[in-house]
Amino acid sequence: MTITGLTSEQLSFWEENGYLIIPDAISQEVVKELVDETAKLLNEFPLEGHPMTKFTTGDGDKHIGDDYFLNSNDKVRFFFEKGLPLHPSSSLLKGAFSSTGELIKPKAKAINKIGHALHTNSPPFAKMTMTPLNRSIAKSLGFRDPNVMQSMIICKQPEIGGAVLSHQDSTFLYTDPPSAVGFWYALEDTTPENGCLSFVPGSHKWAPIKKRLVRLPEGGTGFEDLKEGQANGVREKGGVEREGEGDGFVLGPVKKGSLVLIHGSVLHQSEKNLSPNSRWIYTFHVIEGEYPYDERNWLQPPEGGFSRLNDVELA
Ligand SMILES: O=C(O)CCC(=O)C(=O)O
Repeated sequence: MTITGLTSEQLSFWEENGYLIIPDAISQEVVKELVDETAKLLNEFPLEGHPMTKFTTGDGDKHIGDDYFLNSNDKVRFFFEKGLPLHPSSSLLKGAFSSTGELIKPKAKAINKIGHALHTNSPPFAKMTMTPLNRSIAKSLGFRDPNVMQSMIICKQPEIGGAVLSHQDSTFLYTDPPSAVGFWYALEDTTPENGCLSFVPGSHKWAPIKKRLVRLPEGGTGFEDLKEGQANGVREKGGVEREGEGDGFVLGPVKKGSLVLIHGSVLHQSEKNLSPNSRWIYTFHVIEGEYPYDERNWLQPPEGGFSRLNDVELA
């Protein structure tokens, strides 16, 4: 991979499918540095004083929205897996907590995700995020002022790693018009067994963004329907909106070191990890800094604003 951005073949695939897999985007040395940093973060964070916030997405549960989550825009914070059995009929498979709320896994094996400011607060992750490569890819995708707004490590822990249900990232990271793109780097090989990503190819062209995650006046977060006239990502491009999940999900297993670009409107998901191996990945999201950013979005810019990839020197 050179730092001259995407090739025309890569761009055609992206435009057609709404995602793109780039094998060997980062070296195995960089992968190792990031794996070591992830292990260090997981082993060293203190349980004392931790509110034991669990990551929930709002499907069947209330979406996560406590202060620990809402104020993580400039911090490195640790969100636990849920405490429930993975399946009601399963007596063996448990989550991170017992039914009475006790942590039943070592803390380093109980975290669902770490976020949301690794790109500013963790030197190894900052170094790999604010790079000429990422800047040039963002430029190839049409960004004028690409802003890194959040970053996360998703751990998909062995045996208890939760599924990420079908969603579109611009629901969670909304601009007007929608502009979010996920840069998703595999730190370990991802497979159907450990919960690799899957996509509905082309759904970014017909699946509108219908709702967005906002801060509620009474506290916490909730989903708000987009109003008539608000940009939904399909209308603006003159596309034809459709309902449903399309022709189904296509699996996207990748090797460690791969980059997966994810369009903010493409339907994607990942399954539970019931395997004995973890599935660590690092992802950050880029939005167009020239578009209005709503003050009710759950994630607010830190003091000084989001991190601008345009500040990275192109070598
Ligand atoms: O890594 C995963 O399993 C899901 C990631 C995802 O859906 C996202 O970053 O939007």
